[in-house]
Amino acid sequence: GPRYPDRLNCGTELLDATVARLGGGRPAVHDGAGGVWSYGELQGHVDRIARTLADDLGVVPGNRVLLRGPTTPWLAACWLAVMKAGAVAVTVLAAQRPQELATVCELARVRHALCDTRSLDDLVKASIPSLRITPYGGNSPADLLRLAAEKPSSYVPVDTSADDVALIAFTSGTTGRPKGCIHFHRDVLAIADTFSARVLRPGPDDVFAGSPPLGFTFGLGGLVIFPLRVGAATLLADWSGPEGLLDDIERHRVSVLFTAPTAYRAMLSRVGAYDVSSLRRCVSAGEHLPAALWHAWRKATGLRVINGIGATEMLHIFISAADDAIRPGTTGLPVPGYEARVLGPDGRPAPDGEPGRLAVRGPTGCRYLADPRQRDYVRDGWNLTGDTYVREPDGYFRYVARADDMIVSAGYNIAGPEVEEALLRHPDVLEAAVVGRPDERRGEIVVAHVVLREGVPRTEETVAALREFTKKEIVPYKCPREIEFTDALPRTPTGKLQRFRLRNGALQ
Ligand code: 3SK
Repeated sequence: GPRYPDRLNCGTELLDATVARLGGGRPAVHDGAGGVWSYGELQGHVDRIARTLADDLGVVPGNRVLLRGPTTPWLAACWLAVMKAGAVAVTVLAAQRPQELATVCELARVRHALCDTRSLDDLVKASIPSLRITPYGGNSPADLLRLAAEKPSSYVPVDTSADDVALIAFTSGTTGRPKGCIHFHRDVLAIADTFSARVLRPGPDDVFAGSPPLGFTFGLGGLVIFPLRVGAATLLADWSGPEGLLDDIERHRVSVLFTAPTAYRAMLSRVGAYDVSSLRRCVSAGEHLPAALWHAWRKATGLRVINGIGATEMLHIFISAADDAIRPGTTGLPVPGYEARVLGPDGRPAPDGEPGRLAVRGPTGCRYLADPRQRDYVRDGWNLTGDTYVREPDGYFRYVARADDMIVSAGYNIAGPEVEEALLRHPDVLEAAVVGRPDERRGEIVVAHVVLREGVPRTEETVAALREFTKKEIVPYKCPREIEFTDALPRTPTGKLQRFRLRNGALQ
């Protein structure tokens, strides 16, 4: 992995070092409404906020500071200011509700919150003891940005060490209680110097955009850390649906796009109506990217999606491939600096071609914040993921299922995502989630929850047609015994499918 000096502040490296290298005049952040800050302007805002944190709010190095708000340049400026002030950013999604916020603040011992005025309600409702909430973006005299505007624009950043904690990121939790994942200053740079530098390879003329929020490390990396590391520009505006994203790409001449398979699928039918000729790199992560979708996007745009698997525990993407190295339907190869393995039931590496639990190690890695589950997820320096993978003989890693999404029916092991992919190849299917339902005779039966394209009738004929279709696509024992139609699938705020909610029958 990359090597860093002992004293290191990632905020300084991302901002001041980039300005020192390329000057302050280049565009840094667009707000989506015509506003743009140069690198010099961003630096000025960050330094004034950092000084306000120290002088007016009493933030000292090591304090945990909650950051909450829609994706805006100001949220990124606050995050960078927290880094430069040597404090610890605890990022949450604007969508998180009072109870979740209270849990996060209790687990991470958060003392300060910087909160967009539009996201204040739920944070105030959470009534978290001894939390000092400072709003930003409003008109009150105590507004962070009003206080900051009075400060001088220079600031001496806190001289943090490379392994001081910079960030506590909470897993969005497809199941269970959220876990806080600790990341150091060097980790923030390591994701830029591995996945971004080695696979994505952006340059200062790139313009980044995408859908993931900054409270999800996929978005923080893709929309803040990677562009700033190379002096590129980034669009920081809230996700406004597939059409909004296509519009952004056209208007801002976006060249590097970060989003998830669901958004690629949703954009497919509309992409022809937009000028997306500026796009150079399309990254997909957060969920498995089916081969059919990869091909459909290539057909529609001429672009080869860079698939990847990342995790909050690892901070960002650790298996991926770009350009000619891409093998559609696989996730790719370990990102340079990372190693990956597939483990069998005995915890030892499984032979190539056999499914097992994916394990990874590299410059970033999982340290949970005071959580006994550390023992279950980290062994001998290897991070055990919740995903079942196969390593192909050529070294490529192919996704099979989330470990807990394997269905066992009449003694057969069935991976839900494989059945979903078969369903998704049918033109009437927009989204699909396949789970096991307990069954006396078979142990479990395969049940598909399907979102149909607009206008397709929810009839027995459609069920029969989909069943017939899947039987031609995959071996019959894997085909859904039951198909249920729904308006939407349950997802986490970061867009991951929550199959457990379908298994529990919550939506039935
Ligand atoms: O959790 C994920 O899926 C993820 C993907 C890419 C980068 C970072 C993360 C957390």
